[in-house]
Amino acid sequence: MKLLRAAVLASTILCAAACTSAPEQAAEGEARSSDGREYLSQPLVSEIYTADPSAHVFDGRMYIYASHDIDGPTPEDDLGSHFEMRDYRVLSMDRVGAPVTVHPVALDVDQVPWAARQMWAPDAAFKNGTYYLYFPAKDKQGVFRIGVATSDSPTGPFTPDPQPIPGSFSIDPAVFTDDDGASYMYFGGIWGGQLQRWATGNYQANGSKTDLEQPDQPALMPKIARMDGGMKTFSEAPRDVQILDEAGKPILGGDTDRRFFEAAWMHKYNGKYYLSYSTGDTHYLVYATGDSPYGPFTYRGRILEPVEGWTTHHSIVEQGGKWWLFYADTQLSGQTRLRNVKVTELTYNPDGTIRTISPFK
Ligand code: FUB
Repeated sequence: MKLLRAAVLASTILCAAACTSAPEQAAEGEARSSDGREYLSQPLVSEIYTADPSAHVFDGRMYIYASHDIDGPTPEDDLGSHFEMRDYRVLSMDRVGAPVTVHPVALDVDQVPWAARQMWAPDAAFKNGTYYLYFPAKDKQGVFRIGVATSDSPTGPFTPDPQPIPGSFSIDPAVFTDDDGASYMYFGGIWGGQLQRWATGNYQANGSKTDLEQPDQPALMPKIARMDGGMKTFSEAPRDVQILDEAGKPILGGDTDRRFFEAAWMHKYNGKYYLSYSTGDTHYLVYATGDSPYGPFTYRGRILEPVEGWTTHHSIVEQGGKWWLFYADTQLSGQTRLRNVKVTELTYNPDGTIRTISPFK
């Protein structure tokens, strides 16, 4: 494994500009997980470590906006201090299975006047001839905010706005554009994502460290705000996205197999809105469906069983008449903080429910 890490580092240096690799050639990690299970999919790239993949099809090509993991010195903790990412690099491919290009740095933390550290899970959108990169980072006070940067190319380089999006907070932006052209940002994450510190509406630096710690109360919900036409500001104050159980009651904080933790994603299938997210410390990707982008959403089940590694974060996108689940695990490194993006096909049952995927064969 040490040799593999040295090889990855060497190829990262060689690939300072742009590299292309076929996914089948990227399978340099252990063939099986530490407990002997065979992986369902292989890493999309091995030149760099990547996670939190937000995939989009722009002009017929698949682009993946991912976190760029690095090996920093900070010990692991419950607040994710060990995720010390500093920049973003876009991946792209013609279609799933085709060679993958690792593009040069699209945005670096040093270019963002308000950001200090921890460039976490990003997303992107395209509107009116401009590509928008949305990204969370801690500001100089250690508070997560969400920034926006623009480019005339889907791979950047992106130019950041000097301030974060007004009214934004917490992490994991996901921007969804509906059939009528209206765009919405979903965001939020508990524990290290700080959503619990905003429970009163203002940031409480000394508030609960991880979540509300009220297992019998409704869980914290992801936030939604409609974007204005310029795609750089919210046109309304962020509001809660309700996630309900089969009886129509809010999912409770103690229901850790089903409650929202982080990594919200929205897609539309056969006219229904599918809100998917990570349950964090129970390591599932799950989903809920509704009839409006605002919800409410009713919990439906699991999309992905736990991957190898602590985090699980995904996106769902259609290309070539098939639906794809992008996710990540730690196959290449065996370390929580050094993840690698993967993809597999996602399928629906005739009633619109999603078939649960195991990340192992
Ligand atoms: O990659 C850093 C953080 O870990 C992301 O923002 C979360 O979704 C989790 O994957």
